[in-house]
Amino acid sequence: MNAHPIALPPGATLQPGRGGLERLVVDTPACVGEIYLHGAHLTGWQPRGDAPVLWLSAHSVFEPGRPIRGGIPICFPWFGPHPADASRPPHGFVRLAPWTLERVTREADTITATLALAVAADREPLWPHDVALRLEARFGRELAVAFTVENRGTTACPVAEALHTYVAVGDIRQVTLEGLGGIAYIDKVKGGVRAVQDVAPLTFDGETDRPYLGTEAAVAIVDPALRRRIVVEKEGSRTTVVWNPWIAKARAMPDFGDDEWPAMVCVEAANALDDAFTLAPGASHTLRTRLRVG
Ligand code: TA6
Repeated sequence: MNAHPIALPPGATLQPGRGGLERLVVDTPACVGEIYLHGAHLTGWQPRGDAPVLWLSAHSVFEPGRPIRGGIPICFPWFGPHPADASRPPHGFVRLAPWTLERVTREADTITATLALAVAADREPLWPHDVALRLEARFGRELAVAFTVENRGTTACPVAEALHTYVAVGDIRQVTLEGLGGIAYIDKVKGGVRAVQDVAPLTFDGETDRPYLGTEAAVAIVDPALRRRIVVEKEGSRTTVVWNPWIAKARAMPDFGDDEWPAMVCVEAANALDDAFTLAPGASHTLRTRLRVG
C-alpha cells in the first residue's frame, strides 16, 4: 500500500486489485476506470452507457516485475526488443516497476490521477540516465493520458516510447481504421519491409504489426460489431503502431487467450524507429493520447 496515503476525491478509491497489486478505481457519472500503480498501468476505461473501451486479457498476469496484457502499457525507454540485448525486457522496464501515486483530483465528473517514477542512472546499465517520469490519466467522458519524461541528468538520453493502447472491438475481421492513408509504415509481419498505406481504410485479414512513421494524425476505429467508432488522437507523437496478433501469435503468448485476438486492436501513440529522439539534459517531453467514443 502507499506509504503516505493521499487525499482522494469522491469517486476515487485505492484498493488491492488482481494479484494484490494496488489500483486506483474511478467511478463517477461520466465513467468507470482503473489504473494500477504497477507500471502506472491503466487497465480500464468505460464511459457510462458504453461497452468497455480498453481490452484486457483474461489471461494477463498481475505480478511485480511482469507486464500486464492489455490496457495502456507504457513502453520506455526502448520500443520492442532492446536493440542490443534481447535478454532485456521488451518495451523497456518502466511498465514493470512500482510507481508512486502522487495526486488525484476531481473537476466536475472528471478524475485525474498523476503517478510518478524516478529512474536513477544506475538502474539499467544499458540505459544509464537519470530521468523523472510522470503519467497523468484523465478519466471522464473521454480518456486523456499524458506521459512526460524529464531528463535530470547531464547527458542527452535516447528515447523510444509508446502508450501501447489495446482497444476493445467486437470483431477485428469487421473493423476498419481511418486516418492512415498515404502514410509510410514498416511491415513487421513481412520482415520489416517499408511500404505506404493506400488511401482505403485499413482492414484486417491476418497478423498485423505496423509502425506508421512521421504521422501526427488521429485514427478512427470503425467497429460495426459494437456499432461504434473510437477516435484515437495524439500529441507529441510521430509514430502510430497498429497491431493485432491474429491466431498463431495469440496462441504463442501465454498471457493472451487463443480465442481473444478478434476482440482487440492496438492503436499506439509512439515515438519509435525513425521517430525515436534524443532528450537534452534538463529538457522534458510529453507524449499524449486521447480516446473518445463516437
Ligand atoms: O506494438 C506491437 C508490438 O511491438 C508487437 O510486435 C508485439 O510484440 C506487441 O508489441 C506486444 O509486445 P509485448 O512485449 O507486450 O508482448
